[in-house]
Amino acid sequence: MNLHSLPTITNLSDKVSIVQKDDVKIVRVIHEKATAGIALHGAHVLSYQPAGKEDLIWMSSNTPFDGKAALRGGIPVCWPWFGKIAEPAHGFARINEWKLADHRESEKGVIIALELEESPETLLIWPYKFKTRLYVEIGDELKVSLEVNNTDEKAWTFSSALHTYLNVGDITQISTTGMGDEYIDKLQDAKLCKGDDTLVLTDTIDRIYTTPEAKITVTDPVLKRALMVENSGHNSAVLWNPWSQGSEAMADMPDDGYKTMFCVESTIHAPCLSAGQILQPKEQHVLTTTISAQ
Ligand code: TA6
Repeated sequence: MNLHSLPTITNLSDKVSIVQKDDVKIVRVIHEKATAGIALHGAHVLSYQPAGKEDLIWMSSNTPFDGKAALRGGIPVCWPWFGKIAEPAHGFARINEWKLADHRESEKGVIIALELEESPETLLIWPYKFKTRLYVEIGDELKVSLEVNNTDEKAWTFSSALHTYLNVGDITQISTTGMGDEYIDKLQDAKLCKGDDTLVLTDTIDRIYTTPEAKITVTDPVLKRALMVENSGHNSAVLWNPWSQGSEAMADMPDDGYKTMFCVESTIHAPCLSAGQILQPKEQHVLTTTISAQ
């Protein structure tokens, strides 16, 4: 995504500014180490491009930036639930406007912090008080941390995902390792399955891997690199690609969009809202994903 051409609203420093795309404000970071963009709508990372390299993140070229719909591509923040276990799908965090809470810079990179708290609208959908912060660390690698705090007087449960769309050269040529061998197949009625150590794709995939290793590696011979995804605070890793039929069915993705994206997600999955992770009053949980290229 070309962040350079977007009109500037405010310069926060010589490296961080707020720019505008249609109805969405974007925090743009231009640092010697990397360039990045994070939409306030959804606290959605749109791009992370280390200096001199291709973007590590895939973004749909025809997703609307109307400040209402969820953005297709990037790193959607799915919270306080993951999936279609309640409405709206993947929770409300990705369709709410977050506040820019902080920005810090050093020679190592830039840290952006965005914040979302309950509002009359969120309380109607999910009747709990909360404070979430998304920390985006942009440097030699990209680290995204979703910190969730229970500010209510009662316990609540949640599930979640940092739903990263990786940018790949050709989906049929990548190979993936490190996801573990056990998965719940969402395409086979949530059947528990065993898989191989190395995954090569020839068709759509929608799997929740339940025993991922510390590092998942996607080897990409076309872009001549390997992408590494390291997650923490999760209970699973979701791998997803909609393939041609899925892409064609989505209005916010080009028909051939599936060829250059692959979702590798840091996930807390739960089959229903009440089975999610419990957070007591004043407790905090942090879900992270760290993405780098070699
Ligand atoms: O993470 C995989 C998944 O849950 C799939 O089942 C698929 O529907 C995808 O996310 C995209 O969901 P969305 O609501 O963004 O269309």
